[in-house]
Amino acid sequence: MDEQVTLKKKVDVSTRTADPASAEMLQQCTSCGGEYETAWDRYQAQQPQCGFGIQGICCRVCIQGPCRIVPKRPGQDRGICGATEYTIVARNIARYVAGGSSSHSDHGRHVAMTLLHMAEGKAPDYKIEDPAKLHRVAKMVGIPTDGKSDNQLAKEVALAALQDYGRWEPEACTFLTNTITEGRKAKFKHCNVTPTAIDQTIAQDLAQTTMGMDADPVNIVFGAIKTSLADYTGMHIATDIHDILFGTPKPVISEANLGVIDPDYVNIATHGHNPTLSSIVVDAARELQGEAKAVGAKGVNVVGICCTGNELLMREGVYLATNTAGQELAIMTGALDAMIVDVQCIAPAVRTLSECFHTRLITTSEQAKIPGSHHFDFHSEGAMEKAKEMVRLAIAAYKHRDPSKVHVPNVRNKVVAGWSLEALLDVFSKVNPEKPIKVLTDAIESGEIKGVALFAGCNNMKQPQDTGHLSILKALAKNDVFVVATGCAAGAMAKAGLLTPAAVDAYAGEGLKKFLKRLEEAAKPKYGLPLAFHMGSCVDNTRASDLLMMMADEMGVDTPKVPFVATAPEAMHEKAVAIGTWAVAMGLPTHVGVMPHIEGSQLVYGVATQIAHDVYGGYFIFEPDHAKAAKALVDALEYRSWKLRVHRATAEKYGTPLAAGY
Ligand code: XCC
Ligand code: SF4
Repeated sequence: MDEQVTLKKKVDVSTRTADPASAEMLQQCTSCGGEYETAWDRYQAQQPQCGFGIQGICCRVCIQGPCRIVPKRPGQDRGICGATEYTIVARNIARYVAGGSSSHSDHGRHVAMTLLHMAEGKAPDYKIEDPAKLHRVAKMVGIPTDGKSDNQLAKEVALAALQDYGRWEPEACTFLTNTITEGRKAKFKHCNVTPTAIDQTIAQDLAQTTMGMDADPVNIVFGAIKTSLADYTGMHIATDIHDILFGTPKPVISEANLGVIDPDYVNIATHGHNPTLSSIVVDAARELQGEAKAVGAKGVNVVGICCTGNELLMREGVYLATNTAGQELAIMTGALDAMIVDVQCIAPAVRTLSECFHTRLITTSEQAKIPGSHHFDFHSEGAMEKAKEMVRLAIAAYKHRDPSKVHVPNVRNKVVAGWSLEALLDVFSKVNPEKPIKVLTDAIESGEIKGVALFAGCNNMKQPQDTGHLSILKALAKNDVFVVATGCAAGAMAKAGLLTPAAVDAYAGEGLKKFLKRLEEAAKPKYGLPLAFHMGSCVDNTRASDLLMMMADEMGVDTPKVPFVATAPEAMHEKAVAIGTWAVAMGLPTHVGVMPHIEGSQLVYGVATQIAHDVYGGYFIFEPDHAKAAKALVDALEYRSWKLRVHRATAEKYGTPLAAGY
């Protein structure tokens, strides 16, 4: 114990986080005699991590294993079955993609079922919040809308979505093929990677990567790409149906970071991903303000963590408390009365830590239970009743709060969020009502801005929390890159006060500043325009993909020629691997700031970073150094603009069609 305490006291918290609120909590933690253990301590305790695992050359897909490969060492360069390092690395990556895809698409299925139940009258606590979006989605998937009631249409949209999960005919998933360019459609068909059904594709990927199946690394990678496109499909379904049920986000102003936890209130953190739970908790909390006052609090304060926090921030302006690395720190404020979780990214450690406080940990999904927590069997039927019970549990817990343990860092920053693609186009339309997207593509073609970058992904203990997101954002903004962000990347920026107009003045390069100011003058947006545009949760990366497709169509090219890049500076989850893989398939140079477990095979590494470009136009850039990563991303944008200019000039000079190559 003593050793442990000294160990913690020695820790320089700046090596653990770039977030001042997190740093303050960690400081607290190290000065309290090592009483609370966090992910950072456990990360340290895990060192050194297994070298075979890090390189992806540990195989556990059959129980003769684990087989660990030492490439080029005779006798040890193959597993017992003879699998080589390239087969094992490819299989392991493909299984990450399958895991991530199952996660996102399960979420999509859940909301599709909620929409269906709502339309059938079985989920009276939900309603169609955005009928216009319902009509747009119906048209997009090819459902005739004439003369149909909203409910009828909602049912048909839900069934169309569910068909994308379980179709057995050899037809492509509609939420994929109807949301991409003709060029991508043809490319996926040509490469035989178009999924026909999400569930089948994920199951097939698992089958393909079992013992004694596919040994061809390229074929395994193609299977993974197909699976990642199933991931995309499930994510698009999730985003579309969220908008239908909960409203398409519009610009909203709120605040972010741990300081939004207010000791005067009953504080409830919603954590996880699915707004079918968190949005009802917000409604329930509104109704029960009186009960909170009756126990001496000023009311109920719901705050968000991770992606469900992003969902609530985007639509309701609910405060965002922290992103994934900060989940334990929220409990450590001592002022959190309940944490209500649903699915994904919930560290089991929150339960252990909540024992040190009065915080009630409430689980709600039959797929995500944590021993020792309060479990509520939450379904779309009877949702409000259940949500009220949870809020009441938090109100009851408030009375057990120990004031001597309360420590809330005084850090909260303004955030302008709510940038669905619709909201962004609305701003552009004030400059060009006929072709809003042309405002963005013109600014790129004229060189005013260099292109678009999507920031996505998590926190990863292998890097100080948020440093990657923040430093790469600042570098790209200075280089006149238009930034959109989702997930815990957007959370990092929100907490740091970078999703504000003030940040534009502080960090944008001249071109980006001019572009944003011009938009601001024309559109007069209520809260101004931020340095980076918060597009929502991780499933909302499909909003950014929609933006990419629109830009490609407007520029008359396929996606690999569009100056558009993606970055996941702090990728952690299997879901991030799935997203990164489809981003590459969609034609994007895709930076990952934490080395995935791929270095054990030069062949697979080469496929991801080079061959992928030849086939799909997108490719991975693996680069943990932030300055180098930012430079690689800016270079990729400049290269695309330069090439497009050359191709355009050539086509003009010789009167030929624009070159399709990339
Ligand atoms: Fe999870 Fe979505 Fe990653 Fe954050 S960004 S750690 S996946 S919460 Ni999706
Ligand atoms: Fe070893 Fe082959 Fe089994 Fe993998 S599949 S654990 S390499 S025997």
